[in-house]
Amino acid sequence: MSDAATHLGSGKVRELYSLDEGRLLLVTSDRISTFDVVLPTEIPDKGRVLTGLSAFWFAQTADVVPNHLLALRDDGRSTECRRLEMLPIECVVRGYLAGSGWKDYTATGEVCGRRLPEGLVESQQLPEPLFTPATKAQTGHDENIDRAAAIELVGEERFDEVERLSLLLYRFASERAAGRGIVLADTKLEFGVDETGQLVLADEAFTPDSSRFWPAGEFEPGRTQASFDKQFVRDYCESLGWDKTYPGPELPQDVVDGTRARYVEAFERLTEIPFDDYVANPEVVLG
Ligand code: Q0N
Repeated sequence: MSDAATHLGSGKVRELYSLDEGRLLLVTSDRISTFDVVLPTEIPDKGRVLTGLSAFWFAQTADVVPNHLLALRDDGRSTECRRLEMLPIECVVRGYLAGSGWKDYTATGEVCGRRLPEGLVESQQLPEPLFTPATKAQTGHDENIDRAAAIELVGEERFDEVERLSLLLYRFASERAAGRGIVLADTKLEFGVDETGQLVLADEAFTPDSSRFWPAGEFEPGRTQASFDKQFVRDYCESLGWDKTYPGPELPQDVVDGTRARYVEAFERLTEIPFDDYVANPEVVLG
């Protein structure tokens, strides 16, 4: 890292630094969270998998929308990005009914102010993918908002633009994932605006931390789906009877190894690039 970099902030898993007035450094750690708690045990190479996948999707979708990626560093876990003015909404697209979408539907029959058909079951594929924006909570959970509330935050023209782009991006990534045995149930995208007023895709894109990845072979509507990446961790945590408050449990070696293998498998299925090739030269994902 540049010795002049100053730390701007931390997420559960990522760190953001300022490189200069136009550039940021985004570093993805090997930390893993489950039930919203970061665990004390890391998953080796998880940060590289997430960084490589994100860079792969940025490269694949560069003709759909410009993105913030400037450079992928040799460590495979750090990216230099354009510094943008971030929009104050999370751009969520849901192709399936899970998480807060399912919860809101069971309570109201609606998600983000959109009425859905009656009788849908948990994890069911929606008639068409839905753009379901949320506010960015500083602490606690993001809150789903309707079109009018999102327009209050970003304006109608920007709203229409991010809705159209988010749906296009989701369709692109979910079709590719489906062909590789992964259901991309939903995803969260973040956009910013550059100095010319252009919309730019930022943050991470179509990683297992920003999306729900389900193994297609085990998909069965009417129940909660297994997570492609975190299921061993969840099962282990459930087996302990942990109350899901801080601090979380240490993970045993077999859970660490199995989970690392699932992240690497997701990377290799989606990119069709051997993970070792990425480690040797991260730029292989840029096409
Ligand atoms: C930015 N976040 C939220 C890192 C990620 N290109 C950008 N320009 C300006 N600001 C941001 C980006 C990006 N990406 C995005 N915060 C600032 C996500 N953070 C959470 C902490 O870890």
